[in-house]
Amino acid sequence: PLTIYRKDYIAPGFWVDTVEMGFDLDPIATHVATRMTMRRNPESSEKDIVLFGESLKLLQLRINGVSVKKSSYSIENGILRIRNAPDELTLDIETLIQPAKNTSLSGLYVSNNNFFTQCEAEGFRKITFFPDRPDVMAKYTVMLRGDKKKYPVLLSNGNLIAEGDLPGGRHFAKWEDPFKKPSYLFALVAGKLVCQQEKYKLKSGRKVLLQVWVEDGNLDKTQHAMDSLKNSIRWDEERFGLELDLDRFMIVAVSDFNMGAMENKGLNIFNTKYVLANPSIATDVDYAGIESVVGHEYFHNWTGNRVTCRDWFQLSLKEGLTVFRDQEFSADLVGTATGRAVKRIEDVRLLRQVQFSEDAGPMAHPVRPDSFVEINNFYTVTIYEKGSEVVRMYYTLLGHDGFRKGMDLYFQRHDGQAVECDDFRAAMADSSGRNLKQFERWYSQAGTPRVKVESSYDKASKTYELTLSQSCPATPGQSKKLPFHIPVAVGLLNSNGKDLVLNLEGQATPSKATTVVLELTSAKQTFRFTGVAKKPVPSILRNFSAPVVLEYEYTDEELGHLLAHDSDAFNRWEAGQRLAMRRLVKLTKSVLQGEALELDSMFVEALRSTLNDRTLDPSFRELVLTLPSEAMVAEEFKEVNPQAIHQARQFMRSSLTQQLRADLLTAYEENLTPGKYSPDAVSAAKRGLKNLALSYLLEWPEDATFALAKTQFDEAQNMTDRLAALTALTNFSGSAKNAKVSAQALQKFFRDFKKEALVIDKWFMLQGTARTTDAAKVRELMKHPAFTLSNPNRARSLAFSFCNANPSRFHAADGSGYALWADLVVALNKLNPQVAARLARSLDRWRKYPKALQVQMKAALQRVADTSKLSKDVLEVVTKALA
Ligand code: B3K
Ligand code: ZN
Repeated sequence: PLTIYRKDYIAPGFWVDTVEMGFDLDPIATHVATRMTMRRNPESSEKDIVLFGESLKLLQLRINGVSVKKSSYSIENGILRIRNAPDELTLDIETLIQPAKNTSLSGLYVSNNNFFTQCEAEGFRKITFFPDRPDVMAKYTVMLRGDKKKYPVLLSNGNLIAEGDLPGGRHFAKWEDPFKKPSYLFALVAGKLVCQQEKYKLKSGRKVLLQVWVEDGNLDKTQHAMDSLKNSIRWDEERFGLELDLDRFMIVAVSDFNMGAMENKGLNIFNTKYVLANPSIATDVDYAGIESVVGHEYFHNWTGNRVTCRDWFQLSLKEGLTVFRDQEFSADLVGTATGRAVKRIEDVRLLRQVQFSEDAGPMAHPVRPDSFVEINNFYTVTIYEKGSEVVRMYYTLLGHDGFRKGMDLYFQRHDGQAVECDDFRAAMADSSGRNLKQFERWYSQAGTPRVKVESSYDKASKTYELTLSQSCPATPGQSKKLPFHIPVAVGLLNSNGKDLVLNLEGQATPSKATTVVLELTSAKQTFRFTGVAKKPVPSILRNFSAPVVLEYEYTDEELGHLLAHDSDAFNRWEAGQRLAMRRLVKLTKSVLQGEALELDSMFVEALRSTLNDRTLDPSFRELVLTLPSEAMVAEEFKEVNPQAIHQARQFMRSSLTQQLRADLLTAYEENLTPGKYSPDAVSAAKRGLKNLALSYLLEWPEDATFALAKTQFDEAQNMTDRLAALTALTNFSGSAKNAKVSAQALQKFFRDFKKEALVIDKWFMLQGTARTTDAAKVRELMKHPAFTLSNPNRARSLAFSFCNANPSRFHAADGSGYALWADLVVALNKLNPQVAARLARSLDRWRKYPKALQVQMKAALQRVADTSKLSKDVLEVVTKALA
């Protein structure tokens, strides 16, 4: 397949100033008429008009009203090339497309008889021939025509400027977007939809219309999305001084969608999963997800839409920055210091579990990649989550106000432009007067840096030294790495657990500072603290100040000290995770060597005191009590044995339950949330700790705790409690009688919610990740009438959850998991390449497993690679895995 390189960028040969489009909507054959005014770009080396098009039937091609002669243009490999065009022209194109046949969910497609579009990254070219690249920005006017009964609602970007009836039971709506935009932000929606709407007053006093559109019957599930939207608007005004620039902002929910949501200008299209919620169908996690995705898409209006990307290699310019903004938004909404830390911990957990793994595998790529085959494969945790960490490092280095100045300069310079990651870095550097040249390596070098720290204390001179050295493992195409500019936030604790006031030699530290940011820029550097009366315990990489792996030889006592006292809540949690991880690694080795398993009391007691510490927020206690996942443990091993890891972790969970039973029961009872459900942080935190306690309690086979879960399931007033109880029941390993009760609960859940697609997704997900579920069980579930691969949410709920989140079963010795994976990837490839390619990544790390498994994984990868008509999406993933 064809690789595209960043270094080959050339500016477009022609700019497009205006685009007028007319759609005659019909699921079988939609007629699209496009008129664009174009002018030559004198600065480009490209002399032809280059238009991209895919799966289009070309009906007409006219320049200034005259048909273009066959000899003046060619269509080859998805490119329509027109030679000898005048410097200024009006280009008319008519195409015919087939939305009902479009199962890729990219371009114009049909879902439940309604029309939707998804144009990012390159879906617009499935609608018409166009210079479909983000640096071509134009003003759009869109006329939609369709059957009035079937498609009463007709929406597009911007403002509605006309609507009316047409002969033959048809009608029209005309929309105008006052802002120029790249084609990937184009959108249309047509069909039978209803909306919740509200006039909202901006800080400036201007009133805007907010709408949340859903299918009939879902209006009781839109309030949270609407609230989240209003919170987002307010937050961007307050935190960044950014105002909504349109008179109308729409969110539309669709059940067939490839990702979470899409920030089309003024017409955001969302996966139903990130819109619909009420207490009976959505969990606390769902509520939080809606808030952050609504925020994310809304924030894109400035970071992405007003200032967009020059080319797709710059994707993290908008995505990393917008993830940072949505993370800050969620943290600010909770408001408390612990709330912020909890959000930070959750974000870092995702980064470590998924992004660190990506960075260590065959698809590793820099935050600003140098090449790709299929851009859709690069909407990755590296671009998004690591990209956000990179933005967060500017924030750490420049401070709150310094960062804001940088943002202001960025908008001042680049509003209305399509720019590069380097432009963002320049705005941060120029506004602060700091040299951020070396910082560029965070964009150009892939891989997770490792920072090794050594300490020494000199009693005589009362000095404490930290020596930091950095390295970064090789990644595909990058064998040698240069040192990064790494901000390492450090504090020192005395023996009472209090923070020391820091004096860092050679650096002016703000008076009374108890945390300093060490700037590691060389391979190795020593930092000296003076006036340290006694040997302290270092708290290193506070708040996870850089996306690195920190190596420091803490003793168990030091970790216990940090867990009990660190003023930095992130590192307090981290200390507990280190204690757990150390033991999980040791237990896994014991499993492999057939030794007896044991859990020491120091660890159990440390967790007991955290669990019982009522001064700590329940959500923080929940996080401390949550053990590192099996995937995280796997990262600690050169060769991964998923079953041994599972056994070790299960042993730890059941031992903890055995010894903390009374404390867990107390935590359960103390955190009940009777009364009306509210998704606020305080109640959600209580439910979180209570349900964690429940899941532990059921690790120990006992009829009494089983009954507790059964009662919770039967009497639950909200989905959070109901699903937690059902999950615990399903994973309970007790008597046959109990197993029967669990099975009945599972069936009842299905019956009660069979009309709620998002809940049925949970039902499949729960089974995909259940401890007893093997590949055969998944195949059986796939025959269930409610299962389909063509709906991405449903496919993810079962297939992805099994392949990605049930490692000990997926990696069964008989290879049954891999055979299932290959069948699924091949089946999905025909329907939806983007979704197929995501699943294809489940075998990325195949080289990390024992030989016997490797052989089978490689065979499965090869089988997929050899499949005929493989999409370039899947081909890129499996080719890189096998390379
Ligand atoms: N920008 C979109 C992602 C589009 C993915 C295309 N394969 C959603 C987001 O990041 O907000
Ligand atoms: Zn985004």
